[in-house]
Amino acid sequence: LRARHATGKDLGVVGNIDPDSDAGEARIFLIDDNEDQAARLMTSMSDGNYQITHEVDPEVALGRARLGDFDLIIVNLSIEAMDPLRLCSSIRSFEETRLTPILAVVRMGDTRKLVRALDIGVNDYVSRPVDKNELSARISTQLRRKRYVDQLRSSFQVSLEMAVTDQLTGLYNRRYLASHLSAMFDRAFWTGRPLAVMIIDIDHFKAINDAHGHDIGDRVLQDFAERLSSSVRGIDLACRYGGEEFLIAMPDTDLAFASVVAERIRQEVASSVFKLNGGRDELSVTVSIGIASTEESSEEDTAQKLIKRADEALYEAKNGGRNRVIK
Ligand code: GH3
Ligand code: MG
Ligand code: MG
Ligand code: MG
Repeated sequence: LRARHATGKDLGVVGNIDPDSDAGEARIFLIDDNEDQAARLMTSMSDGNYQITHEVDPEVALGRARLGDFDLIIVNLSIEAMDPLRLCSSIRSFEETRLTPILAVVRMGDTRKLVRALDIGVNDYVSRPVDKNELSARISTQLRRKRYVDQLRSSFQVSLEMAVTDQLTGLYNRRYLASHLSAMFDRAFWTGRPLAVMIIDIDHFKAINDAHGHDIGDRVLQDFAERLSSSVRGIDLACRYGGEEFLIAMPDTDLAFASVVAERIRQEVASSVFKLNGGRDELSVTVSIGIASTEESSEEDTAQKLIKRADEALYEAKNGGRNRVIK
């Protein structure tokens, strides 16, 4: 459970929803088993900035629609190889095409079929014979709506990510930890498998800031966070717990294994150097680590108490001379 590293590019999306922005060539998928009608329809669309894919076989089309990442699907409601209403409802029900707009082409006067199609979730329609300008207007409306939904979703995704992510390091923040650790703790209790927690604190970090400046301090934190990210497993939760303190929660991990992981992290940090001034200077960093696990817990224990025990072990590591692991 590691947060993706937040990038400046992602953050730019927030508050910047503009469905009229030039989205380039729109990808349109036409499902029509009538070659003549399909050809006429494609001629009507030839002026637009579209990349059109045509599929004759509705079964094949369903598969392609899910893979194709289309902006709009046009369905001829007069197809014969499959019930067109079933085709539309399948498109609606697939996760990949759930939000892809569907524009139906319906024979003039075929009101019953049209009403059912709209009921199923078809977004709009044009009647055959198709008026070129009307078709173009209806396509534009659906594409604009699709762009809006896409932008809304991605900006929501970024906001969600920002709310649980530490800006400097890209690791999860303390708020995220709070909301997940008790669930991890409960799971450990019910499965009877241990949960280990380690708290890592950079030694004499204030002195690093004082000697080299706050910006170098920030880079040390980023560097260390990256190292942590790559040394924990996918199921571990690594977070920035405080200024220069990090916490890793490790499911299915006993105290002995957590000690091995902690010792590896400690040694890696201690044996590598942080390059400064284009490599001319070197900065050595060490960390102290405290570990606790649910093996030692009694039933009434809580996630909070587990953290407290790891914190006490960390305190011991600091008192014992730093650059060490205490469990
Ligand atoms: P100890 O070995 O006992 O842990 O000593 P320490 O100096 O690391 O501990 P202390 O808690 O006294 O100082 C932590 C410092 O971390 C103080 C604070 O200015 C710095 N710090 C906290 N957050 C940040 C940050 O985001 N960037 C930088 N550059 N420094 C930070
Ligand atoms: Mg500290
Ligand atoms: Mg301290
Ligand atoms: Mg410290």
